[in-house]
Amino acid sequence: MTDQKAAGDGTWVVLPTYEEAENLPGIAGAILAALPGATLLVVDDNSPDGTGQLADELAAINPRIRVRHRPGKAGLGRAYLDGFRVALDAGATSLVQMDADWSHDPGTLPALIAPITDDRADLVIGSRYVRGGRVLDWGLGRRLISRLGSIFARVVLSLRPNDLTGGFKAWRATTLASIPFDGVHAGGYVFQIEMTYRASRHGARVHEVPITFQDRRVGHSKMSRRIIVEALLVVVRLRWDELRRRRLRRSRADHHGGSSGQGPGAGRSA
Ligand SMILES: Nc1nc2c(ncn2[C@@H]2O[C@H](COP(=O)(O)OP(=O)(O)OP(=O)(O)O)[C@@H](O)[C@H]2O)c(=O)[nH]1
Ligand SMILES: [Mg+2]
Repeated sequence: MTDQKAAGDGTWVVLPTYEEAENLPGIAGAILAALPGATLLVVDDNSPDGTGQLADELAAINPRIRVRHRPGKAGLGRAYLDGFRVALDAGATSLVQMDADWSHDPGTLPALIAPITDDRADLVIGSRYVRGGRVLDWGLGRRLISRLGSIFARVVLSLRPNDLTGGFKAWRATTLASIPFDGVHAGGYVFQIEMTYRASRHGARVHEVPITFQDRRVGHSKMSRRIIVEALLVVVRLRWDELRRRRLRRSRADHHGGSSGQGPGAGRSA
């Protein structure tokens, strides 16, 4: 019995918070209950409502809770990269990223990490846009932005997953560690898209698990029009840069191989 592993053993759940004092105690308890072996890392950007201090109080009575304090609000993506680094350095074998506002149901955590544990996937996306996935409470406008954003990114970057803008994901630690964090455009939506893009291009096996997404319970949204426009521009930029790199590589290869094998059609591929 002693070598029986608790669900979530080796898993670090990274939870960025900005003004989530009302949500934090409840969501922290629910996460730890859903994954009895996991560690919870709260990454707080010096929330004015005292979320960081509350996290410290929770950590003082529960050794499974850790807190990363950052000096000020620098955006979700930066908070995640910082938290990922801390968890990787601490020896996490898998990592979960999720919101603190109850949009991501802690009850789904075991299903989210199962494909990683069973070695069927390297990145699992909690997906609203596969069979069985749902969005509750959102108005038409927010639904459209999210859905169209995912479709846009999917087409422009030719990616397979249907939900590219969601932020409820599980990572194999080695997969996450293989992605250089430098140069990630760490905004809101675009951070989610870019990390999945980078993982896919690194050959990661990406799975989608259906989730029911709910609007935040309490507190206010940090979503803005600027974040959406940034996402669209960065998606185009990512593809543009990729195509340019590819063209450069091809012209270099043509240049080096110029004197050999230049028969009709040589060097061409579809
Ligand atoms: N540390 C940190 N956390 C952030 C920051 N911005 C957002 N968060 C947290 O990231 C998670 C998602 O942010 P939300 O504001 O819920 O963004 P959203 O889910 O796109 O929008 P709403 O649910 O409509 O508010 C929540 O847990 C936030 O508290 C930030 O700059 N720093
Ligand atoms: Mg939210």
